Amino acid sequence: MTRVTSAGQADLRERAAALFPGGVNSPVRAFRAVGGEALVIERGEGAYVWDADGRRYLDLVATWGATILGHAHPAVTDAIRRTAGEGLAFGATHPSEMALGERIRARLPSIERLRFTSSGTEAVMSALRLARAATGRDLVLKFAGAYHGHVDALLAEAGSGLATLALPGSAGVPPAVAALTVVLPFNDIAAVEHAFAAHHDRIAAVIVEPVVANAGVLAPADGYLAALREMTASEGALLIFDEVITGFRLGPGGAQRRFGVTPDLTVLGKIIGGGMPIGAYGGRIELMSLVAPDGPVYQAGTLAGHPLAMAAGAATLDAIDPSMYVALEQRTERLAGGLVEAGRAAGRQVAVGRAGPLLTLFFRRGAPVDATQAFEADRAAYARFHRRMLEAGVLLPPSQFEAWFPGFAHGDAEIEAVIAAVVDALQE
Ligand code: KE4
Repeated sequence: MTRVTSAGQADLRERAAALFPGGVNSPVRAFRAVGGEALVIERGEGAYVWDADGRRYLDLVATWGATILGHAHPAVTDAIRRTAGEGLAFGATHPSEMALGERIRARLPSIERLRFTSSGTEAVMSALRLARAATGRDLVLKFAGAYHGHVDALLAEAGSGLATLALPGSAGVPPAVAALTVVLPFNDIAAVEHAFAAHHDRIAAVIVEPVVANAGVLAPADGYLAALREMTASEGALLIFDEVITGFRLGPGGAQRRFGVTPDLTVLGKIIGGGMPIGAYGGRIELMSLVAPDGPVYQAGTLAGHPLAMAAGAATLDAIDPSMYVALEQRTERLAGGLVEAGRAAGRQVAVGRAGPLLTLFFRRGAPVDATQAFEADRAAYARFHRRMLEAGVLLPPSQFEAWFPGFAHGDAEIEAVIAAVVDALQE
């Protein structure tokens, strides 16, 4: 194994701690919720990653869902190399932007026009601004446990990160900003009815992770998304699907095709960049025509539509054949069954929350339907479990409140290896 650096993890961690808050560039990477030392990952290939001490892990974090093809997929790395050889970015439109945009629109016809950004957060922020401009209203409705990036307006009980760090909401967000956000329990349509009754002509948009992945996986109740669609339409508010995780994860048409519900705006990220920095938001022409320079909603980005991200994203979507999702669902079904069986055999109170290829093993009795139930899970038990899985060479998300990301590079052997490790780890 050729090392990228000569230093081991201990030395690299020290240097990171001397540079970055918590020694990380994103909080969840610090492993604070599971304890122990954070990993410094040096390289990956397929379903595996190696830390800077050369230890190999079977990776179920998968760049938080972005690398559904697996790490260092040749089609993706070749596309990046070829594009990079001709320069990186020019601050002008590049052919690769249309290549990726056309691929996205062909798969998600609700996106008649779109705009690329450099992160999911930026895309969410822009979609909210557009919704407020389009409706002339101020309030935004989100669901407890959902995470939509670190945009001020939505850092109210964010599910991932903040919930894991047990922070009740972020410092630095002015109360006046938080007061423009209504946070409701997921899977409770009566709560949404009440919110509209209370604020009806003030709600600009409802933003939802159609499958919540940031409280751990919470599947939408039957008919729930359709009810959100109906209610927002009748109330004149926009429905925004945050498909940063579910987009091209839940199937070739994301959550909107899987559940047959068409949002007004869709936010994408992760998979569409194949592991490169990316975000996107899009929807009907009439909405997107409000975005500068055509319309009054300003949004911009030096590296938006970055050619390397465009090339990596297009190569990723080209490498995915719809039949691959069938196999992935079957393997995830097998994994979920193996987790339930392992829990039963060990006499442990665990439950699997799942929607398609997204799943979470919760240390609680019964799969949670909302964040309140998810947050009842035994975090300490998850932390011990995570550590034992790490010792067994399986890297799970370092938080009870994240999704596991089995992807196309996780074959039957990987699935069986994870189940075997879980069986041992649950024999506490
Ligand atoms: P980014 O700004 O991190 O690219 O995307 C924000 C975002 C938006 N919407 C959803 C549904 C998301 O899950 C995310 C980011 N996801 C987290 C993992 N839960 C990224 C990991 C991290 O924060 O380090």
